Amino acid sequence: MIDTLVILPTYNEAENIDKLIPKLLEQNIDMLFIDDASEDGTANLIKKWMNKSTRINLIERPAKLGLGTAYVTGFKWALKKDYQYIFEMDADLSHDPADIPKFIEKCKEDYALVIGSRYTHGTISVVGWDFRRLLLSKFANKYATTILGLSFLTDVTSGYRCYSRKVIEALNLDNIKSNGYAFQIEMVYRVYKMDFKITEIPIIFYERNSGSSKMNKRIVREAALMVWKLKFGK
Ligand SMILES: Nc1nc2c(ncn2[C@@H]2O[C@H](COP(=O)(O)OP(=O)(O)OP(=O)(O)O)[C@@H](O)[C@H]2O)c(=O)[nH]1
Ligand SMILES: [Mg+2]
Repeated sequence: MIDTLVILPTYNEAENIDKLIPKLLEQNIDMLFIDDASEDGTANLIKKWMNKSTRINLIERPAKLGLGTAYVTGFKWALKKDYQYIFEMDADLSHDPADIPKFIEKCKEDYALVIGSRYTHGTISVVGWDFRRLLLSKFANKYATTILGLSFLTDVTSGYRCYSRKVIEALNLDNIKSNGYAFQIEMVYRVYKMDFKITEIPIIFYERNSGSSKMNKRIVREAALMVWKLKFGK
């Protein structure tokens, strides 16, 4: 599918790259990695794969600049080309590339944003989380959706999603304020405010087996505050 780009921010994901890229290549999509000066050689591994396939692209940034700005960089790159379906995906194998066609199918039904949800129909499809992590995720979703009027959605912090080109074009990318989890919430809210159609499809989320999490208290705090800033338009 020459019209599909998967954007993957990476920070120290060397242990996952060699498993992830073959799965993505099977899907016949293009990929764009945004690597933030990983110290573990992530970028070099990606470059090795680039010698084998022209579908792989890499932008290297000089320091760890955060998930939000990584995606904004990726979206701008995508808009310079002809991509119609633009994905966000984690590079730690938490998101199964085999789900990609299901997102595209929904986008073709005229949804501008399709979110891969771990919590559709009252179920929980997460493999490998302890109770505390699950509670945090469920609470974060309830908190954000209630305050922002997004209660028709179950997983606004999910990082596996597909945007149609028209919605990325319509967003003012330079105005996006947040970086961690808050970025995912802000993106959904902005799309919703522009009256685009949003839907969810069920996914199974697999907690990372390799590499380490970049989630921290600061990211959670940013999200908690950002929800109010978004609500009051600050
Ligand atoms: N380029 C870039 N990538 C990042 C940054 N922070 C996180 N990432 C990547 O973003 C994706 C999601 O980050 P994770 O650490 O898996 O965060 P998470 O999924 O919320 O946490 P876990 O459940 O513990 O995996 C991964 O592919 C990371 O390598 C960053 O500052 N810059
Ligand atoms: Mg992860």
